[in-house]
This record gives sequence, structure tokens and C-alpha cells, in this order.
Amino acid sequence: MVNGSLRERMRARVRAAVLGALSAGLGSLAAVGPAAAGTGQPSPKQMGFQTAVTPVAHDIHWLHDYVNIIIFAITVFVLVLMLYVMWRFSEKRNPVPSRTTHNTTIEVLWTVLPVFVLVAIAIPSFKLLFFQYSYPPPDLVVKAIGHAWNWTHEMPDKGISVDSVILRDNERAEEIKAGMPADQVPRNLAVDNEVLVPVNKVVHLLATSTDVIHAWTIPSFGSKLDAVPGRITASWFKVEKEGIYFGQCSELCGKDHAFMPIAIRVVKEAVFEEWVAAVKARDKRKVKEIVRKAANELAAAKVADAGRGK
Ligand SMILES: [Cu+2]
Repeated sequence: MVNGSLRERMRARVRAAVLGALSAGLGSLAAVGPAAAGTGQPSPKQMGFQTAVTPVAHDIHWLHDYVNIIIFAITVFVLVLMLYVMWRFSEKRNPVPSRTTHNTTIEVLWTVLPVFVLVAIAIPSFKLLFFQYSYPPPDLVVKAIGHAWNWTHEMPDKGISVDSVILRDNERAEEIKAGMPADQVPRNLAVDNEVLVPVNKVVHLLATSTDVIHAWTIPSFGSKLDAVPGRITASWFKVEKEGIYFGQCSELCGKDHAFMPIAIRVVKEAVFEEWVAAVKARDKRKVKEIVRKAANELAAAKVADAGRGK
């Protein structure tokens, strides 16, 4: 693996180049500017991905930007070539066409150069694939079980199980009235029982299903894996930033496929342990209290960050 700071610098450079190329290409559209990508949930007029908060998600975004530069360069090259040929070899400028049918040099070049391009894409692509399947030793194991149409998350080592069901609009209104910040109970994404995991800890996510194929996804984590009945699929994530991260079932699974969201709240380890104890004791009031407190602390931290211009 490339070391952290070098990777960061490469990423920054790639991103700057992509943005530069895009704004040049999009002209007046770019003047409006893409809306800042949401963290943990989509935001209005969002253009890019949701903010990456895990090492895997950072690398996915880097690969996306990197491949985009290659795509952009090839597209511009072909366009320029076509325009030149149209101009240079038009009937007016080139009344007697050449009868050339083969040119060994050019044929070797247009075979070999694309091979180099593919290798340049394949190397970081395979590196990322291996990284996704590297499974660092886990601090916590979460088993996500898809049902038609909601999710259960078990933490076998902690002996707890949490069923999450989507909140309807009136239930969301009640949550907001009870003290939840409105942007943390977004429509069609908020659930009644959020799952908490500790920040900066390696979580192994095992997915399975009790009926049809679902898929467990959190865009900000860069995680997406099929939940197949009778099988366990596995992924891992290590979230670097406290927050609430939403995802949705991503495998067409039936009539309420669009209404089985996933909500993972990433908190300090002490808060997580407190939450585990409350869930274990089946103390629903305490669980709600812990979640609301974490939600309001997160909202306050966001306001503070905004004040510092972060
Ligand atoms: Cu589903």
C-alpha cells in the first residue's frame, strides 16, 4: 500500500485535476457549482458521492477520480483526432484520397497503448479489491439480517439483536418533537431503532437473509454486499468520523424494497458500551435517551464545525 500522506496528496491532486477538467468542460454549469456532498445521507443537487468516512470508501473515491481522468483524456484525444481528420482530409483539402490500407507502426501502437491504459487501471483496481477483502482483525462483529422488508442487526459477541423499521412521516414528526434534530431523521431513511457502532474500530459486517436476496449498503462507508438466504457474505469498515450514516437495501427484493433503510450511528466507545448495556437490559427509554443525546451532541458539533468554516 502507498503510505497515507502520499496517498492523500495523490488524491488531492487527482481530485483537483478532475474538478478543473469538469469545470472547464461544463462551462457555465460549473459556475453554479455542485452542492456539497452529503455525509451519511444524500443532499439536494448533490453531484458526487456521499462523503467517504472509511479507508475503503476513500480508496473507492480515489479510483473513481483516477479512472475519470483517463476517460476524460481519451475522450478529448479521440474528439481532437476526429475534428482534425474531418478538417485535414475533407474533399476540398484532400481531393485524391490515399489508398493506404495497412500501417504496421500505427497498428502496433493502437494495440499496445490501450493495453498500457488497461494495466494502469487494473493495478489500482486489484489493489482496492484486495484491500476490501483484507479483513483487519475485528473489534466488533455485526450480523445484518435482511427480511422482507426490514433489517435486524445482531452483535453475537455482545448478545444483542436490534430490529429496525422505517419511520413513517407521523413517527418522524414525533421523534423531532421528542428532541431529535430534523436532519437526523430524514424521510425514507430514518428508522425506529438505530444501530450504534464505535468510532475508529474495525467492524466486520456479516450479511444474510431470511427470505429473498437483499443488499446491505451504506454509501459513506463504501460498503455494499448482498444478503443471500442460507449464506453469509462479509465486509468490513472502520469509520473515522462520528455521525449518523444511512443506507438502503440495494437489491430489488419486493414491494417494500425502497422502504427498508439502514441507519448506523457512529459514536464514542463509551457511548456504544452504554447503549449495548441498555439494549441488553431491554430498557427502551434508556436506549432512546442515549440515541437522542448522541444525536444532539452531533448536531452541536456540526454547528461548531460550520462556525469554524470546516
Ligand atoms: Cu431488500
